[in-house]
Amino acid sequence: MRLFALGLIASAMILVSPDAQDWMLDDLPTSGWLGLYAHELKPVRVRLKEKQHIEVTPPKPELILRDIPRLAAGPVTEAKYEPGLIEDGKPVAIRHGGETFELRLAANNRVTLHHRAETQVLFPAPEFVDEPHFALVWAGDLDRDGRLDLITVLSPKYSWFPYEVWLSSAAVKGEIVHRIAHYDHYGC
Ligand SMILES: [Ca+2]
Repeated sequence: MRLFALGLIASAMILVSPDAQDWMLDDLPTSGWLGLYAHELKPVRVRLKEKQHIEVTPPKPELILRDIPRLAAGPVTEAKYEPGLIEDGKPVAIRHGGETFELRLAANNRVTLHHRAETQVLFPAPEFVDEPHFALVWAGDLDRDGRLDLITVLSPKYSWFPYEVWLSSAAVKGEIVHRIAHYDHYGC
């Protein structure tokens, strides 16, 4: 299916990718963005200040998003969890809406999401890895259906940071969440 644009702030730079095509920063849209703040998705203005530096108003959202279906400005609920790395033998527990979820990493680098008797593979074991890294960026209810949504980075390679948004309201049979947007950030 089509994956939608997602922008993120990292190191004072917003990273944008509609349909996996990078916008040139010169073409960066200034409106239509939603900033994710502590308990709210809020419309933000985005302005290119200088080379690779972007100003967001109001300042300091956790990240900014654009063109993602099912997301609109308004309150959001964050789950109880520790953001950060998902490691083998150290599952990440997420408490949301009185339910417990767990992200697990297997020794073969497969990442799964567990809820009650359900298991969903978020990241299948890759054939090749080079310092893989797996992290939970955000957990909570972004699409306001009362169920858990996730933002993750699940990567087989040290320099690749594929940010992904998973929404419960887009889940199909057999899924807890469905990947609806991604942005590939390359770092080192
Ligand atoms: Ca949800």
